[in-house]
Amino acid sequence: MRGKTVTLRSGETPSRNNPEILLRQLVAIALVSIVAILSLAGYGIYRVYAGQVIANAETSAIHVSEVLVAQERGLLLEKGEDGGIGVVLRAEEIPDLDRRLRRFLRPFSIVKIKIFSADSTIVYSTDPTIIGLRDEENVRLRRALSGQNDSQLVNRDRVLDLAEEQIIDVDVVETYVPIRVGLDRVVGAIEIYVDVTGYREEIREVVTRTVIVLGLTLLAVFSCSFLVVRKATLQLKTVQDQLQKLATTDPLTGIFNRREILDRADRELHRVRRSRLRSLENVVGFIMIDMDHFKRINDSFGHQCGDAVLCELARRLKGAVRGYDVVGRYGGEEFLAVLPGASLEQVRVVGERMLETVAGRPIEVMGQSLSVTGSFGIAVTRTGEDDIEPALRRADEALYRAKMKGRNRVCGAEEGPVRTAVQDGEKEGPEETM
Ligand code: GH3
Ligand code: MG
Ligand code: MG
Repeated sequence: MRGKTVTLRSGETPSRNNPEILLRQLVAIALVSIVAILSLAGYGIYRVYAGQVIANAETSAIHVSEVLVAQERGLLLEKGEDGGIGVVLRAEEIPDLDRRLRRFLRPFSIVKIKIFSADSTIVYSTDPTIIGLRDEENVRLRRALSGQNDSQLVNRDRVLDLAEEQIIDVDVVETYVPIRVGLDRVVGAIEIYVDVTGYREEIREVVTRTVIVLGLTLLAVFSCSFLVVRKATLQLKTVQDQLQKLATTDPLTGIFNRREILDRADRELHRVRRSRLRSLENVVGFIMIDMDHFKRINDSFGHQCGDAVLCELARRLKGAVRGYDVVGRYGGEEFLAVLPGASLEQVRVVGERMLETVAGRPIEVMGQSLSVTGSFGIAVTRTGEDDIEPALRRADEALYRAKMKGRNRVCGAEEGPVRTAVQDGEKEGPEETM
């Protein structure tokens, strides 16, 4: 009651340390990791396999090109006016060369071939419409003319193959191979298109199979870890709940303890202060309750009986408030009710209801029928008050006032008694029926 210090606790964020939330975060992280690992693994395997396909196609393109140049050397390579050897092909020689080439290339999966001179002119192609064109902007061709092989996997919508048939949606490895004279003189280049569409299914199958096996393995490992972590989490949660209950409830009555009720009052005040509207909704009401002459109960019927009375009082007081109000044990035989958004008038009504529920009918405990009364001090927070201490102090003063006025009543801090449960002329304090 009077002179008691109020301990305030800062608002906690229990969700941050909630094991269930941590478990959910773990599951989310694990699922994201699995997806990331599978995507990277799938892409990596695709790259390795596709790289292998390109390398094989390039090797066969180089071999074909070497054989072709060796076989057609006499036709393709000619001495120019400057005395240097270059790639030259006369128009009348093209049909014969074309026939021979198509026959030679038939066993390979080659769909197209181009032969370039050193100035990027197409001197021969299995597509006759482009013979004679210059491809100067072609960077890859330039690289080949500078002596390097260059291969790339490309998807083409449609390609005219050597049998003059349109094939659609084709994967081709396009390889540029330099045509050399001697060891390092490049006089032209050959571009060979190798159809590798057949490998597409194979790559897809390898990637799919690897991803499924890896995914199932990861899922199995993760599921086992999840079960272990979940078991530990549930145990932790149970212990945490027990600790939370121990920390917030009064062991005798089961209602909130002093620390929790003050904490809730403090949080409630901060919640209403954050609200922009300055209306009645933005006050917090308090009822401080002290049982009258409680010592007499202990003295007359024993401490155990007093404990039982306190439990029943807690039950009755809790039953007298609204769903969103809270009641806690503030001290030995003292209680505190916190009523968010209640005006002084509403607080008084609840206080009177509590008085009625306490004193209105006797408490039956341990074979005794005890008539008990209490004194109630009411107060509400005021505009500009940033913590609950002033309002609690006023409620405490009002309670003191109720005691001074003869107990068994509800009082505000600056006013007289509102109502007494006993009739005028009746004796104050607990009835001696105990
Ligand atoms: P009043 O408040 O009307 O002035 O009289 P009171 O007898 O209630 O006041 P006081 O503060 O002198 O005594 C309070 C008593 O409450 C003393 C103590 O034995 C009793 N009490 C406090 N806590 C408990 C408890 O947990 N169990 C029991 N049985 N009694 C308690
Ligand atoms: Mg007391
Ligand atoms: Mg008392």
